[in-house]
Amino acid sequence: MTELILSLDVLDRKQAVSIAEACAPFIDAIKVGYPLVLATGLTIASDLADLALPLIADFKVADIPNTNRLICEAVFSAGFDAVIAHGFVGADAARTCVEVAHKHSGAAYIVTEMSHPGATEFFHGGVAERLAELAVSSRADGIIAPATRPERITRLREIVGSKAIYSPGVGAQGGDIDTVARLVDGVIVGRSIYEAEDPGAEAERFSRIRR
Ligand code: NUP
Repeated sequence: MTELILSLDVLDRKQAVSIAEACAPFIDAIKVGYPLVLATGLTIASDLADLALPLIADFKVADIPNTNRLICEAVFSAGFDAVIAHGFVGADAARTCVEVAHKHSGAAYIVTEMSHPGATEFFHGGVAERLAELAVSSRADGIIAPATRPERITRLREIVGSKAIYSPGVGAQGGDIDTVARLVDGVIVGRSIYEAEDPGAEAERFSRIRR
């Protein structure tokens, strides 16, 4: 089964909770990033906790090991179940995120290649492959790979094997859900769901990938 992960990038607490509630029967996890946390604070995790869905903090953590540790401790103490971190800061810094996640019985995912057009500027030419290797060696739980470039997901899968691959970039960024769903463990969808007139109905439509 391919998971459907809702990327909840709205800026209002009430709206976030109501969209999450409407989508909850059709999704496997909720990803929250800077837009919603900067607008509401980390307490948004408690507001979403009743839905009993895994909460992923998409903070793309990218600092020195000690600061990464402080950030990840705050994330897991707030009630998140997973964190997304960058790997380009190096193995020691990425490993810190993994260690804190595992200490809290949570998960850490490493970004290998981003989904937007400009990502090819730095991630291509072997960097994404090295980041995938780093995800394996640092015992991360999985990677983030671009739904906008399925051929890159296939390449990165060769490196990470059975580790989870979660993929943003379908819908609003142009990625095709059916193509990507066959290649990954979870598809991350934001605007196509939360900007829809009926987010619950749209989540249900996307949730066919779970079958
Ligand atoms: O490479 C990435 N691309 C990407 O879009 C890594 C990400 N974490 N994201 C995030 O996924 C992005 O910040 C947003 O929260 C979500 C995609 O949202 P949407 O394009 O479906 O609206």
